[in-house]
Amino acid sequence: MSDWLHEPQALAARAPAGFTMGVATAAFQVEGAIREGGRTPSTWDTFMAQPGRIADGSDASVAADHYHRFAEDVVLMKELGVDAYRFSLSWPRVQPGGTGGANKAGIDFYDRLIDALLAAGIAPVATLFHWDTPEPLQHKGGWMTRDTASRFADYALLAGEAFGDRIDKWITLNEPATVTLNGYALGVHAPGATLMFDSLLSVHHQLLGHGLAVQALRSTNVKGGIGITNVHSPVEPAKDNIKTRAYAEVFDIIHNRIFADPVLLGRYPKFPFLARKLFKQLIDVDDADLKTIHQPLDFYGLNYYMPTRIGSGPPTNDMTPDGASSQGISQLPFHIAGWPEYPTTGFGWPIAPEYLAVSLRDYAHRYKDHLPPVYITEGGASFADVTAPDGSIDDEKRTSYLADHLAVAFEGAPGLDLRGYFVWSLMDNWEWAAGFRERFGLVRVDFDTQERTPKRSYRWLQQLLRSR
Ligand code: IFM
Repeated sequence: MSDWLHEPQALAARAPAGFTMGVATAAFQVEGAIREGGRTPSTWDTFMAQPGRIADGSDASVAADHYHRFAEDVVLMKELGVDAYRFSLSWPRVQPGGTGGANKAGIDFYDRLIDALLAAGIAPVATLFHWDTPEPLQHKGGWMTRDTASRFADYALLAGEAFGDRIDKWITLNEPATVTLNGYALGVHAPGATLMFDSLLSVHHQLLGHGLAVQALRSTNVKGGIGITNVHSPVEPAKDNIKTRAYAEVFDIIHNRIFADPVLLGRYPKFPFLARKLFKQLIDVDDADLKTIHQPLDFYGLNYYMPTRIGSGPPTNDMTPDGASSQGISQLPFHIAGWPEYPTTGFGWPIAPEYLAVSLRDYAHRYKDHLPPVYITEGGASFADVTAPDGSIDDEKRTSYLADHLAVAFEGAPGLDLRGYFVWSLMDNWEWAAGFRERFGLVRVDFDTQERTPKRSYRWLQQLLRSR
């Protein structure tokens, strides 16, 4: 267990001055009300309705009912003492169908949320795209179609016009790597495509959408800063031999570099000669596209959950790290190896705070002066929480996880201007293909009654935040 478990005050003393502490959620995972206020279906509405897609057979039609209970949730945040709330705007709520004008009821909902946050002294941080592509755009190919990038920019413009006077920070995309790998390559997330390496075109279109959205937001003179969020997993070979090192390099490119390099350096990484064919869709791309993608940013968002160890040879089963089954996985010539030396979360992810430090060093080393200030826009862990007879939830493992990761974040890394950490997540929510099985919240949500109960991790963080 963490050394800081009983000493949140001592850890607070290590927080750099002005370090932002926040909590994060995403629209589809918490809002519910999927058929209210003029919202239209997204790819996830379709995906979750297909038999066998969601581990526990649940759906997100109610989720944590944040749409109706946001005021109560803002009170929880205020009592917790966070500086900022990172939430996502639902694209099909703001712009039903993904084309045309803004939906008044959708705008009204986010107006109320943003105003409640500001009244509580909490800075609103809005993600434009946290995976809920409007379904009509998916019918035209979704992110495999170039036009989606332009549609995304139109939506960004609407959002900038509606909320630009009050949003403190804008995040264009959340984890485009997860969208491409889980959604378009392996088929375990919406839209369920199994294109393997052909899915890489969706990388380029998401990044192009990012660049166009930055331009659109700037054209509306939004007052807040603009950035993007990528999920970074430091990669290492399971064995120190040429073949395994080469596979680890390919995985690092697929998971990390093809998303960060174009945004920060204006180019895709150099692909290893023998693997060039796999990356054909990202070779010889138009310079004008790269210029659009390479927009000056006010900050860069990094999600860190775990490192990845790559072994040579095909996987022994077809499971992704999230425990979903994908036939494509077993065709790969490499596999994701275990970390027997580390304890694991409910998802089976290694708990390795040292690798958060590695991620920060990777970024400082790779991107140097090209890197704007960085925020860790997500970090957290799922565990099977137990409610005691008195109703309390002693989530010691989650508390420990947060303590150890925050200690690393407060330490920072040379050459990197780290400005904040957002805990994933404020409250238990609908964890995509895992349904309600994996709980990440500081606050427990009883999904039958929607009752909220702060866990030990919430109380611990509250003590830390109060003693800053
Ligand atoms: O719940 C997700 C979130 O939507 C994106 N980042 C990872 C989290 C945990 O899996």
